[in-house]
Amino acid sequence: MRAGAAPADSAAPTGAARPRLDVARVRADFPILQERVHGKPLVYVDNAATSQKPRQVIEALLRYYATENANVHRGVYYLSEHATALYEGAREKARRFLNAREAREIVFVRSSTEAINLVASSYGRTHLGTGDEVLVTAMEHHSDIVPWQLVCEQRGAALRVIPMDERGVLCVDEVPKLIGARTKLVALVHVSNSLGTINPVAEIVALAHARGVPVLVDGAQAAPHLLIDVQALDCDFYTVSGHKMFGPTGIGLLYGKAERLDAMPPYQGGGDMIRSVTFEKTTYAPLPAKFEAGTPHIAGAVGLGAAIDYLATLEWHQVEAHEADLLVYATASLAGVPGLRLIGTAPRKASVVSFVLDGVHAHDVGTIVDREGVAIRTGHHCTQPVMDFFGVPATARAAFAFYNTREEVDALVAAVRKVREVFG
Ligand code: C6P
Repeated sequence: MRAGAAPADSAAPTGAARPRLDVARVRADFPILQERVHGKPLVYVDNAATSQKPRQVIEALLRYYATENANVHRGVYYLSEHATALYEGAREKARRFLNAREAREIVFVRSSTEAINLVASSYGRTHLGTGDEVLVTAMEHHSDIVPWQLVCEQRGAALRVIPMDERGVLCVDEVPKLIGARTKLVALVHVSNSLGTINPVAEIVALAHARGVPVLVDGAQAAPHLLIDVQALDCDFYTVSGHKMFGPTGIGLLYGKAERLDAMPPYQGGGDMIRSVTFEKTTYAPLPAKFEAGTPHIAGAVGLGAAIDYLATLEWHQVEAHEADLLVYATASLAGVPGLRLIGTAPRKASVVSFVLDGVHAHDVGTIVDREGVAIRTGHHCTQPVMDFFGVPATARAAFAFYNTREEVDALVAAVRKVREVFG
């Protein structure tokens, strides 16, 4: 089971082979997987862009709007108190999901992008000065580059970059040399969206903390694949996008250590984030309300809570084994297509396979495989520096979730072979 449940290994039978993930059963929970596109069964392998939603999440949203909807933290009547309990209940589920120490360390935001902007704006504005540095990695998503550049420009600070090698593995040896007296924060991605690399976050956090530097981890692509324990990672901030982990769009999480968040100024001003307001002076509410100005995405939080509950019903060692099998199978099958080059070959990867086909633009690959019912993402994946590093304008990317199958990998590979035939 996932977070909040018994550790995965404790439920494992001893001696006998462990049962595999019942993929047919989990697929039945995702109505959209029954759809057909262009007359073909949908093969949805664009899960890094957004995942599909199980019936349990869809029903929670429907139930919320049909029978439970009211504003939170504002009413003394039944519905408002009920909606507040659901919203705060979702925060507690998120706390358990990330293994945060306290619920007030969980801030509901729109997505990973907003979580990083919150920290860049609030922490960055107060801690960065002329000549200071923010250390990022060569494989960051634009949402973990641009917010830092914006605040660096305002404060006269600069970005520095941890390099990676040609497999897409970070050069961790370089980290101690790159963290200096002017380094104010390290921001790194847990799982790369365009390469699939799983980064050694705990190791980098330890290196940064040894020099007194806090660490933000972009967990947008990690939350759907890995068990996350922010206390074990010891990171200062961790970000999650709900829509990539089988929850609704428009809701995400910022985890921050209480002492860090407490010391930061609000990101946005408005209702619900204040203690008292006069025209002369405003004082702010305690955590987490200080960072949740205005009416929040209540239904989104409820839906995300339902997604967390859903994940907790899965045996996580089975999910991991299934995704590892899909990764190995897809990597080997795609490598057999003439003129195909894999981009991102790190030894520790999530189930993401990026590739380019000789003489074919990635968008053409995407368009042709779509005619076969296969949904992949093509482009720079909001990681232009990664594309520059590998000398390609774009890649095609298949990102598998636990509901994907080897048969779907076969359909993807057959479709890519068709592209090869069209382009010769
Ligand atoms: N990557 C992809 O197809 P939002 O849009 O805020 O939910 O997530 C932003 C984000 C941040 N970090 C990483 C590592 C990401 O992969 C993403 C989103 C999508 O790869 C859309 S570009």
